[in-house]
Amino acid sequence: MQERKSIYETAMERGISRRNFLKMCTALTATMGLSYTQTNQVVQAMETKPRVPVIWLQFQDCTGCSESFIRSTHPKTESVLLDMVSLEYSEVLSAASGHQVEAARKAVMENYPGEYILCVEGSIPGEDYFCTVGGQSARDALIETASGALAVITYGSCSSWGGIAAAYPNPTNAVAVTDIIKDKPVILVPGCPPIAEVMTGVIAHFLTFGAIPELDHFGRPKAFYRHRIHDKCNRRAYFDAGLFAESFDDEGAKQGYCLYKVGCKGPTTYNSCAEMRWNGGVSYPIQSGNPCIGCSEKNFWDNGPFFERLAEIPGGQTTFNPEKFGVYAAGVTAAGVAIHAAATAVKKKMDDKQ
Ligand code: FSX
Ligand code: SF4
Ligand code: F3S
Repeated sequence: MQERKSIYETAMERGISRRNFLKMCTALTATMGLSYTQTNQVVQAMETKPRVPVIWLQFQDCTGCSESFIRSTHPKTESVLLDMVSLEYSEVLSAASGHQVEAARKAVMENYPGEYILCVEGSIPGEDYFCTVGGQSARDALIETASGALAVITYGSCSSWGGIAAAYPNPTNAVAVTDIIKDKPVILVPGCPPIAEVMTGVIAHFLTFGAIPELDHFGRPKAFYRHRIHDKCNRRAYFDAGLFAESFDDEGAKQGYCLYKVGCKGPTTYNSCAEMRWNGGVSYPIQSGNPCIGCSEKNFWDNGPFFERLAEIPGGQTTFNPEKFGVYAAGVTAAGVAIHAAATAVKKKMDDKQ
């Protein structure tokens, strides 16, 4: 076993100032959804804990997950990669290639058994010949590398659920990581791709608390997947008022009305887009005028069509029937708005009571 430097020591060696180190810890605290008062705990963890070795395997995918990961702003990707983890194997980011990088993977497995994190991007084909790396099938590489891992993180909807390769008619018989790995903690971080800060936030949680974050029944971290897009959507007031875009180029769309009738899957999609947003908090699909296509949900490619209205909103979570309401602008009567508002208030009372 090799001696490893603490995250703080590594940062200092890179010339990071104490002030910037503390700023990184504060950003991490916020990203993980912790209260400001827990910053000390994060600082202490980063001062004492060593960098965690990471092996990142990539199978049937589009590389969007790696692309998203390198765009993290809070914390910055370089802080994660250079200070917090030591990324020993990645098809996209490793400087080494060929036999050299395969040897690096084996070295981590030998030197840090039970200590490294395995990140997986992409689905695994049913037949080995569809995806091999360095002469080894995706399935064998996954089983071999997972055997010594502390935990597995599935980045993206492909490794979490099967994703695009598993969409009908699933020509490669693609499966998710959890269909193969049953004896390790597996943290699902779905999204096509996932939000960069969610990806880094999951690793940061691991480092801070030395344990996997609290997961929901699917294995997703509750901190990032506990709300539906619909719960925090910036267009939600229009939904509650019954104001909908009926097509992408009508007056309602121009006004920024709710996109439910043009196919928004926000009411059935669990992800942090509406709270954390993308590209450093700039925007997210709905804010940019596109309905949520449910990219973090299981089988989302087959749950479409993307731009057709959901049959119904599940679980009694709507206050009215959008079929009957929703004629935008002049069509909405004051009485109609009053009814919706009252219905919303009654529903809220009932929810509060429950
Ligand atoms: Fe899948 Fe990742 Fe979608 Fe792509 O690699 S989750 S196809 S964005 O990026 O695995
Ligand atoms: Fe937002 Fe979509 Fe819900 Fe409308 S249906 S409020 S656009 S999440
Ligand atoms: Fe995906 Fe919907 Fe977010 S499409 S990126 S989960 S808003």
